[in-house]
Amino acid sequence: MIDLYTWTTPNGRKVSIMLEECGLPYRTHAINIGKGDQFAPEFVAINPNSKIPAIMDPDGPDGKPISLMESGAILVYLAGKTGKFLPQAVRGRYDALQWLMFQMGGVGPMFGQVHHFLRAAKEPVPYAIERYVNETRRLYSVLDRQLAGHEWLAGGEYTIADMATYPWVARYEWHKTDLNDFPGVKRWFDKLSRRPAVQRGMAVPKV
Ligand SMILES: N[C@@H](CCC(=O)N[C@@H](CS)C(=O)NCC(=O)O)C(=O)O
Repeated sequence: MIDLYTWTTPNGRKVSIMLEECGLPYRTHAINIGKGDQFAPEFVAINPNSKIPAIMDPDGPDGKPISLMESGAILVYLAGKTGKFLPQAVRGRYDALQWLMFQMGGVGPMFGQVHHFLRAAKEPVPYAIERYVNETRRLYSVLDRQLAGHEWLAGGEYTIADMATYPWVARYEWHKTDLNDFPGVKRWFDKLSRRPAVQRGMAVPKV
């Protein structure tokens, strides 16, 4: 059984959604990042970067245990392990990977900065708020253009790129975005929200 180390945040929920979609059995360990659990030596041994999510799979590629950090790498690993949600065809595979990297390098870090400056910063920093709100809006426009013409981010197939992006868009109220301004994103978001595996993954961890 895979051990999942996670918390109630978008990066963690990408992985619980994938585990639920694949029907892989897993055990959840809640790492309370508000209380500093991510710095405990037992967790640092699994993720030297002290961030959730991380997994430990006792049945790794060579039959030996493997631990992994970085949500994007974990999603690619689980797709490789199960043969699901990352197209086999080379063109489709790279298409999905480019949208996964777009999430990892753009959507996650930029939306995260908006959350920080709107909700956590000790004092208002108008320059930072404007910078990251504008970039978030620009990223939504890119997603919207793609989703206006395609059912899923990587075209015709539901992939790990959609699973990675969904939990960040689910925080649209935190980054003060009206999804009605982005009808392609809204249609995609509503459809994903109805998937039972997505609903179960979004409820992890139970705290
Ligand atoms: N690039 C990493 C980012 C992970 C990350 O930032 N995790 C946050 C929660 S969403 C965290 O653990 N923060 C705790 C901290 O920074 O101390 C990934 O995608 O796995």
